Amino acid sequence: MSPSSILTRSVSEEQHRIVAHPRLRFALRIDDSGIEEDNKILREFPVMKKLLAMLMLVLPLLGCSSGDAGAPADGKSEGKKPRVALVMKSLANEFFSTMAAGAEKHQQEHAAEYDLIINGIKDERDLSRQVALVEEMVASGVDAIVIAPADSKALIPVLRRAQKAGVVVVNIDNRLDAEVLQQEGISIPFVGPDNKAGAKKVGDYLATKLNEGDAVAVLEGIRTSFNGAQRREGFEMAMQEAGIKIVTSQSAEWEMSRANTIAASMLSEHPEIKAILAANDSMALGAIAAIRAAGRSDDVLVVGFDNISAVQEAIRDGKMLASADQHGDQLAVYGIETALKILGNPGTMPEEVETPVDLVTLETLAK
Ligand code: ALL
Repeated sequence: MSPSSILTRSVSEEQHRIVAHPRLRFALRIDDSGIEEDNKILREFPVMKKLLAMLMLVLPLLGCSSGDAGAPADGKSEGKKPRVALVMKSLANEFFSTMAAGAEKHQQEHAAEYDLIINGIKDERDLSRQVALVEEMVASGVDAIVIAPADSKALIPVLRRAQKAGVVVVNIDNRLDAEVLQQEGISIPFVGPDNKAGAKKVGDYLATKLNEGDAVAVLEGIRTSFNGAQRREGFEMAMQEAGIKIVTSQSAEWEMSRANTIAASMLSEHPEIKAILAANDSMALGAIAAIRAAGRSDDVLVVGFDNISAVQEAIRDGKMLASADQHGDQLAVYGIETALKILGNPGTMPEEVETPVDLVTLETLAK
């Protein structure tokens, strides 16, 4: 079934224009320059084909809603199955295509309980598009929004408006800023891992392969993302405890091609670097390509965060040392379950849910 036929089945003509069009535009923009650059880097990894295949599998999910969604554009699906919208970040990042696939599977197994609409943005920094997606979901009358915010502060006003419109909002993956939530006078439950602890585990493992006094570099995520900041802190804590020096720490905004460029200049400015700690796997892959281009593959270690399939391959091939598995396929599922709980018991505010995060190394992959 084509994406448009799924959408036609699930939303009214009016909503079809509002909701479907941007997603189809995303599908057409799949070979945009940033993504094309990433693909060039990924060609170095045999698993690249699998990644692209997954992306293509996810495209038909964009905006999909299974079952007889047909809710009125101007109201909630009263007496009907609730409609839950998952709003993610960049679908060019395998982490989110895995998340989408996990959510879709859960919906299929619970098709009698709820309908699901899956959304993503084109690249990591497309904040305004994510804000617009939330607005579109509210306008289409969804009952709940489960969101991985691209920014911990910028999304709060639109989410407050969603709550005011009666939509249940659950925050997954990247925590919204507690202070701004308080200023706005709202509370939104958070479902996600302890990113600092996850990064600390990865950093501690790296430290076992280095010597006291060694120099390393950090590639940070988007600095206004709470989880990015937490991962940087976790890395810093591990390095400090081991007496290892972070000689440079820069943001590559979660992106592979940006990380590739920044890692290349880090290596030429700081040839003493013995390892690069990347706050996500996309950036780790960008760093690996830069290290290879600099002819340093034998003496610079790389660690990341996410446990995407291209990285598992890189760890097995000895191109990368470690990552952290935050179980992306289950993350949205936990958020959806929380949203369904709130919808089933209106007025309740569940405790936040801490989801697992595990160290991934050659040894754990062999198990
Ligand atoms: C974070 C996720 C992932 C991901 C990154 C990129 O919120 O936890 O680590 O790679 O977003 O958007």
